[in-house]
Amino acid sequence: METGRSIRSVIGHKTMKKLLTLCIIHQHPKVLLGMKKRGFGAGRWNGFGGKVEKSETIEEAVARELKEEAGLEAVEITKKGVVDFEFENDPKILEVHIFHVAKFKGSPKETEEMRPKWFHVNEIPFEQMWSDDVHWMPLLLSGKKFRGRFLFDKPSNAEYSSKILDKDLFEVEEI
Ligand code: 8OG
Repeated sequence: METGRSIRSVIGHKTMKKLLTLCIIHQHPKVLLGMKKRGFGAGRWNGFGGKVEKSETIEEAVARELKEEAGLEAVEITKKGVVDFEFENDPKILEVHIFHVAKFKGSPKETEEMRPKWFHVNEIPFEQMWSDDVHWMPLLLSGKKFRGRFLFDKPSNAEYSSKILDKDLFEVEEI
């Protein structure tokens, strides 16, 4: 029998959904971000996360990615948002589940994928992050829940900041 997750990830209506996680570690007034060293979004600061494997739940993927990318053990994770990211002329939809983590064990360590660094909430380097982050991160940091969709021209990397062609972002009571 198919689960909800596998139904969402099948191909339909010429689109394909890919399920990803993104977790923002926030101990007020500090936020832990990682400089992505390789792959998708390399050269940008971001939260920690990645693809959800078939064998795991979304929450298990959050914990695994946090361990793999920053060497941290999540103690409490809270889902705050779900945002779809699309690129022009690309049928793939990246459905990113965004989590807030206030408690964790361990100290951040640099890994092959990420170089972690604490930022004051007033000094988040939005100009070196994905161009959507400036829109939803203030909602997350103020405890709000949200859903959204962003259409970009092409992926961001160290040299290029994606242009937002269309956006829809709104607060929700429950996520
Ligand atoms: O496994 P990989 O490193 O490719 O996963 C991509 C990570 O990037 C995952 O945590 C989800 C996240 N991500 C996107 N798009 C965007 C975006 O527009 N903004 C931010 N902040 N993160 C994104 O896939």
